[in-house]
Amino acid sequence: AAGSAGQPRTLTAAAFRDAVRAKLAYAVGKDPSRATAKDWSMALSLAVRDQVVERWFESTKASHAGQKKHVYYLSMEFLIGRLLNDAVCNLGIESQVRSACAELGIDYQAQLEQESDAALGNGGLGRLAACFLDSMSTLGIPAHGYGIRYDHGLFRQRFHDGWQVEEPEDWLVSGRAWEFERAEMAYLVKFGGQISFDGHGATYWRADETVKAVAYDTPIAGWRGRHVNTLRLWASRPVEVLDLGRFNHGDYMSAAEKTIRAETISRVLYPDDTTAEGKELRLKQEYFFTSASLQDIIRRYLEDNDDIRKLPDQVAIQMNDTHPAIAVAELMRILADDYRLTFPEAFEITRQCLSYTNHTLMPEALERWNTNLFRKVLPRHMQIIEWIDYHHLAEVQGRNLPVSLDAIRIIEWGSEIKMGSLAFVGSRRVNGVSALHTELMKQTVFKDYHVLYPDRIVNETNGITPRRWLYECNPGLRALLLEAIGDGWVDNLERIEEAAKFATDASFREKFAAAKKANKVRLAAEIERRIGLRVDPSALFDVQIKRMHEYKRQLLNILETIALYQAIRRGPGAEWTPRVKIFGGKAAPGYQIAKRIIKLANDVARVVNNDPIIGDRLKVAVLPNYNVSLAEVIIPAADLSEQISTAGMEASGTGNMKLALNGALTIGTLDGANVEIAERVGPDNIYIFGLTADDVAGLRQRGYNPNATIDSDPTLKGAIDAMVNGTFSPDDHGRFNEVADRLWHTDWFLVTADFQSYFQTQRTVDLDYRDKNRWTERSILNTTKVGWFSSDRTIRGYSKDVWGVEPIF
Ligand code: 26Y
Repeated sequence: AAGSAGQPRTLTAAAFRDAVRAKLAYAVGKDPSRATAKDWSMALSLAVRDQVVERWFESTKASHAGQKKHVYYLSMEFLIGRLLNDAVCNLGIESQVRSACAELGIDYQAQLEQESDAALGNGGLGRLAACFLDSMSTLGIPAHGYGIRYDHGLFRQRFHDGWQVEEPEDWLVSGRAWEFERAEMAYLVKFGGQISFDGHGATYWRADETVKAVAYDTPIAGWRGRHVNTLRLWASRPVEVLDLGRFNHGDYMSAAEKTIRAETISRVLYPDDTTAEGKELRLKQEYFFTSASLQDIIRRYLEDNDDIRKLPDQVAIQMNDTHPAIAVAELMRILADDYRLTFPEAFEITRQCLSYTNHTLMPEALERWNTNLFRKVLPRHMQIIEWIDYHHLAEVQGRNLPVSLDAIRIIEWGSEIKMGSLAFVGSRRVNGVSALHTELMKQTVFKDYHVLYPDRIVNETNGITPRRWLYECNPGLRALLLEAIGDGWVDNLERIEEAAKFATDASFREKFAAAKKANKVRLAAEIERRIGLRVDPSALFDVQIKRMHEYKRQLLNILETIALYQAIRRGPGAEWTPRVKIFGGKAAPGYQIAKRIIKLANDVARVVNNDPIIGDRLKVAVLPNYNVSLAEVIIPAADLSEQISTAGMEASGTGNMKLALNGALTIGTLDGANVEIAERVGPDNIYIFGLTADDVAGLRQRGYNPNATIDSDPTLKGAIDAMVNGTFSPDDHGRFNEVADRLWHTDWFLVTADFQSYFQTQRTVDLDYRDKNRWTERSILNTTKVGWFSSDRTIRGYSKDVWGVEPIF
């Protein structure tokens, strides 16, 4: 029977077992005796999906009936990962599913690993979008996520001789249980061509290319299945299935040409999150999914409403970075050209619907489009942006404010469109992702805009979903918390603080340490399986997992590793705290220095791990193909979390939150959300080192000279020398010369400036880790004091300050 919201239905293990059998036969088409692991996993997922679908229908009805304002989260990236265990846990049917599996003679854990990891994103921004979907469903915020259904997600990373090699990812090969193709839900998206006016106010856009956007829907269940929202991803298809004329002429290749051109748009995720390259295909991707999404939003709005002018009462659209910022011009175009509103009217409505989240201040990652390219692909939007720029400047000129007009132009030097400026001007709210980042936005990139619109910039510090990042990935800790404080923390994470009082309770501490140890044993096995390295689970597990970036300073961590290695070699008899350095992360394929730093990590690992003098005192594990699924194994097993970016450069970070929630202590700079984590866990439970954002700005302004720093620090100098004298690259002594030269000459990311402070702090960590009881106590305080970093809290913030929406229950 259909239960109402909040009441989990009763599902017996026997009924579920039968459902899986039926799926295997009638949906997968296999006999149990012939079924492969993949077949069983598919059958299992389909049976679970049925449970989600029932609640999905109810949620859709409830959202319509309630006539509440709806959220549309537009994002080029959704880093979802696997969904089976997530759905099972959210629905609260884990015990039934497990016993059904046991009866069927299949291993639940093994089934989970059959599912491919949906890697439709690069890193933090994409994973944030996925956590937000989970939280919007949990809170009962009616919402859609909109993005692109890439055929190929983020590349798979292999190491060949220690170098990163990229291989195409193929998540769709063996079928996807979670999505529904909606062939009837299709919109046309146009590119290029000419604009004409009929003289009576009508505008015509004769495009020279049109493609079809087809919807694929994935239901996203919140905690206890109370509410289920939809992730709608667009795939690009040709408008005509086949050029029959050419085909019949035997011209098979050219008959397929339009299909290939059209399908290319959603073929592959751009793997770069470092430098915004002005590539035509990327612009087409951005417009493709933004246009389809806006058409869909307006279609849905008009199902229940008739006045297009009241769109902002029902619709809040969030732009995840500037990737969908073309929405500003596209919504105006639809309102003006299709619904015949004037530009000023259209602009007002647009500005009330849209908001924009900024995720980076780094100039090279800010999107800019060459106006010639832009005009070629989107001629009408170019006109609209010129109108916005002109009218916006005119409006400002009348106000006599202390800003320079050049600084607020959207189109710079007449040749580049600054998408951040377009997004800002076209938005109701603009937000940063941590307190520090939002402050820096006001002082730097958006300084002049902030003077013009002092109420527009708001902060919404990032968060993570405690369902995936504790309940699901850390069953040991989950069980301990359930036993100690019940399950109130799962959807009200701040209640996890109720367990803080047990930090000094010997029995709780023992169980907490045992859960951590079990997770470390599991990770040790995974390390051995993946790279053949044996590590001791009682060593300190020191983890740096994130995209490879100079500003994230994996190089600082590697230099410290080298220095520690040298120190151990000099005095192997001293009391060393055994440590395993764990690295995971991909480099953008064109980011040469980042790829060389991966090679350095692998070269150092090879030498350290094979040095008999070192033994278990130090091991270095560089794990290939870091992704969401691997994160779920590493994070629960971490003792120490490396958050060591150059202060002022990491907008927020979210791995820092996941690791702290799972009991890792942070070693970090006062950057991004580290600042807020430090405030909550307290100075005794975090290792803060190095320059502050102000120090960094000051030092860079004065001009930093790394020479003196390196020369005055023999530990640092010794590490850099080893990098260039062939210690780690006997086959090619010059391999890391360029890396070292950068440190000696510019060191833009101030690795050398922070080295001493970092190295010393690590030695304090060594000493502290030896006191196991005290360490566990501080680990418990990390877990229990970071409840505020739930993405539920973040979504409440957006709902109130940005969207003006309320939950439906
Ligand atoms: C334009 C293109 C090159 C591009 C593509 C992806 C530029 C940036 C990105 C992704 C950026 C990203 O992931 N930023 C991260 O967002 C997280 C969520 O807010 C932050 O926690 C993290 O500090 C930030 O680096």
